Amino acid sequence: MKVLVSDNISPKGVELMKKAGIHVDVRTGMSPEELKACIAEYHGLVIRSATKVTSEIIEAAASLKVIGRAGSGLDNVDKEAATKRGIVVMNTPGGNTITTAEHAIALMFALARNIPQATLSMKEGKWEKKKFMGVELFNKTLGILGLGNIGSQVARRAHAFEMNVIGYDPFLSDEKARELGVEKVSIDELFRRSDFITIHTPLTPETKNLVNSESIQTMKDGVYIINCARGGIVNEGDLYDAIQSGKVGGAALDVFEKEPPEDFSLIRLDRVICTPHLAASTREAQENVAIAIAEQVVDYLLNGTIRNAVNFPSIPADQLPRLRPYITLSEALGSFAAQVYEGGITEVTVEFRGEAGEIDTTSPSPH
Ligand code: 9EZ
Repeated sequence: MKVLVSDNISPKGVELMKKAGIHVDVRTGMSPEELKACIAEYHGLVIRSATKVTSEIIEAAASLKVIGRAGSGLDNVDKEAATKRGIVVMNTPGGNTITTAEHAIALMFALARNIPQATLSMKEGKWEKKKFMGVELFNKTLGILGLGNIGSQVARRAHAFEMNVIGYDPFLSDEKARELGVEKVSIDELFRRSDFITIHTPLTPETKNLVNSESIQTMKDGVYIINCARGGIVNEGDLYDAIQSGKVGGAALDVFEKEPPEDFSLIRLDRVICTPHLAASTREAQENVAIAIAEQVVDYLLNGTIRNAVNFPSIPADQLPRLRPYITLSEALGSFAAQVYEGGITEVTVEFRGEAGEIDTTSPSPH
């Protein structure tokens, strides 16, 4: 088995794959043409965010079985093209959790105490005490939008500062909310009550522009907004207007609609602090995600076990032997049907009978 590592990942991940007996080539900084020319010989491709895995690359990838992203974002992979070719696309959603939660907390403190602005002022040789009056976090209400892995860790940390933590997530159970000590509220109530709002949702059609002029109007005057989730969840033009009017007291942004941004007018506002998508950039997280993706890719190429795939359900190792013959048969039937029906297949109905009907055929939910 041969794996190509085409972006910079921690050497620990490369070592792990080599120890498992996989031939690993590390070739970073390739042009799309170079990648296209060499991809055919590889069974696995390990990337971060730099390599663009377009449909053109996937067409050339004759032997490719798996694309592994060391990290979570998969904007640089044509998942549909990969799925069509039966290539499993995996990421490592767990490896960045603590690091990203810590960044959100760091941004919240920096926002409350004007740390970046005061640093800049002193570096310009000034001593401006009045200008940088801050606020305490103690007894403030923190609204967490999205209580998956990262949002949950933010909640745990916010309790240490004795904040009043409220949260909204469509997948949040009463039990999980109780376990986290988070008051479960509607999204309207979260907007209405929060002094600070931090976002930890994926970017989906439902969350795109979730924070816009309309929702901002329902928030507290002077609310602080933190986004280190995905660009586009906060509408940048609307946030600009709301900061200019004083409705929003300040914003901390790690992610942007376009990265790097073309328009820096929001970023240049005094009440905006920002980092260039650094939430996952710690030594620990980069090592975590490199090791995690190496383990997952090895496990798939050598044992057929699928974990953290975005285009295939995760099958527990203990169920795999029983399920494997059905997967192989389904692949063969799918390939056969796709070749026979020249008009193309638009819909497939699957029924489970006999032994297959006794296997757990449900896909896990996001949480
Ligand atoms: C949406 C969400 C959270 C959310 C969380 C997850 C798919 N999805 N959507 C709106 N996992 C808060 C507000």
